[in-house]
Amino acid sequence: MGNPLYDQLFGIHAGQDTPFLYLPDGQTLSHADFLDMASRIANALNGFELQPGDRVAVQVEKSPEALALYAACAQAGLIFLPLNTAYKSAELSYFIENSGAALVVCDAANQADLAPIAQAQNARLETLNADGSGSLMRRALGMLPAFEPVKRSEDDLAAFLYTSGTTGRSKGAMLTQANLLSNAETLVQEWRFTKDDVLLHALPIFHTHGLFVATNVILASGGSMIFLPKFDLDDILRLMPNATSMMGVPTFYTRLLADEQFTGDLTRHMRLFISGSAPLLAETHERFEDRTGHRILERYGMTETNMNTSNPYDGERRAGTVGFPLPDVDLKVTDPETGETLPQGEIGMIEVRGPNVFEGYWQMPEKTAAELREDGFFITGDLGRVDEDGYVHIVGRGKDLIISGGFNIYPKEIELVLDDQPGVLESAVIGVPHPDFGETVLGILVAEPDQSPDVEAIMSTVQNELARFKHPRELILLDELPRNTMGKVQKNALRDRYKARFTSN
Ligand code: MLC
Ligand code: AMP
Repeated sequence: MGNPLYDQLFGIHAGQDTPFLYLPDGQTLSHADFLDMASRIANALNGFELQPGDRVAVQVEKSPEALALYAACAQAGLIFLPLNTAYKSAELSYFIENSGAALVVCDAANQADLAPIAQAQNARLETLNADGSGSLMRRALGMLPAFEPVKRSEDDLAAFLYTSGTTGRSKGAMLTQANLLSNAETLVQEWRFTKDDVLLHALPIFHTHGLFVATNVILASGGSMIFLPKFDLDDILRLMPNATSMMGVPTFYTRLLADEQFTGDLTRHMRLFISGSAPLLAETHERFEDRTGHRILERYGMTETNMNTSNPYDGERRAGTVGFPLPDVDLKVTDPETGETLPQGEIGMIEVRGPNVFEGYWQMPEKTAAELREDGFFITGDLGRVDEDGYVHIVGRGKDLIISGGFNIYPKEIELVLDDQPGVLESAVIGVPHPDFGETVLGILVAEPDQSPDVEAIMSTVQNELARFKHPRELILLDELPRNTMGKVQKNALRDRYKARFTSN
């Protein structure tokens, strides 16, 4: 028994001098350089007396070293737990405590805030900054660039990714080595990635899309990435002629189309544009084809399952659909009440099963049982249908979720903060259309009798407690919330009422 994740994604590149990362400063890191860096970090981790299966919580800016830390965790048999750089202390505290992290790695700028949180958990705290400096790399640089991978099996856990829930409490999705490897292998084949590919990588590396889809596909194919710290339109326009492919959320595509400098000429060298994490409007798909001649390939996935469906590489990439179930993925549409499979073409709950589907939520057996059936089908919370040609359409969400620029936001989490504010009787948080982010957050407040809540003060409390992308763009005071006869808040009515809030003048 070796260590399949390490052996199949990272170790295969030992001694390979071909480029892996092209960096914005003009430097290139080969696959071999990257492995050396990862091995040095693995040796440093080894010195921290961690046990295989321990969680390593990581909130750091995107950098080659941050990516090498992911490889090092695989090598050392540790569970990699990346965290959104926008999270505030209150949010981080929950993830670190809930996961029982043994090591926390953060930017030096956040060290003072995180120190008490790590200490309360008896976790070690190390720093890693955007430029690669910090205590972790200081230690790693003194280490040997070779490390014998810790033995692991495909069933061992490789990563935790936290995903919010409708109750407002985030859940740690446990992903095994097999989950990650099977998906990477499938996607390389489905999307025809080879060692000659150069992927324009502008996504964050703390979520499924940028880490397990983009990075793992490039590792598995032996290709390379133009590794950008974030999505910057000028960088993308400048570097696209050097790339063969790009993966992005729909906001990447709408921002490109909004700029006249983005021309078909810039895309001549490209072979593939992929979109996912949020719905791509059919209109964006069509405008992109008109401008460039390329048809964007849309796919559908989630934290718990990696990728489930994809439009075909060869064959029609149908706008407004997420394509076909991937090989090895069973997909069915069921009645949300009974769980019975619905006749083909009807709208219902999308359920998926396959080697990509996660193990369950960390220490939450009831939540796992509620969403992951005993026969292996995962209830996605997405509503959809399969058309007569087999294409899957996502038509809505059975879960109360907002997706803003590809980031998921669960209204409940914001409502819990709003409900707590002085003078507030209750609140409702909804997603409304937004030209840049697809959807954005709107908060509705109802005052307690004879009270007039200080909306500005409430906004600033929210800003202190929650990550920027979760902040309501606006808070609106209403006399009451619309309710149905059962007393349930009718969010659809609110969404309808405010649907043009950010899309028309
Ligand atoms: C940044 N901001 C956001 C935001 N991103 N607000 C709402 N939604 C977002 N997604 C804030 C910034 O802090 C800033 O605040 C303001 O909005 C505008 O900043 P910006 O500089 O324009 O933001 P930018 O860096 O350009 O970010 C936009 C983005 C980025 C779309 C490029 O959010 C992004 O890279 N999204 C990708 C998310 C992703 O990887 N999702 C995959 C999840 S995995 P201020 O204060 O200045 O106004 C998954 C499974 C699957 O879902 O299927 O893939
Ligand atoms: P996350 O929790 O970040 O993994 O987000 C997963 C959710 O994003 C899914 O359950 C869908 O609701 C949504 N999603 C991902 N890809 C697509 C897509 N191509 N079209 C529509 N929704 C998508």
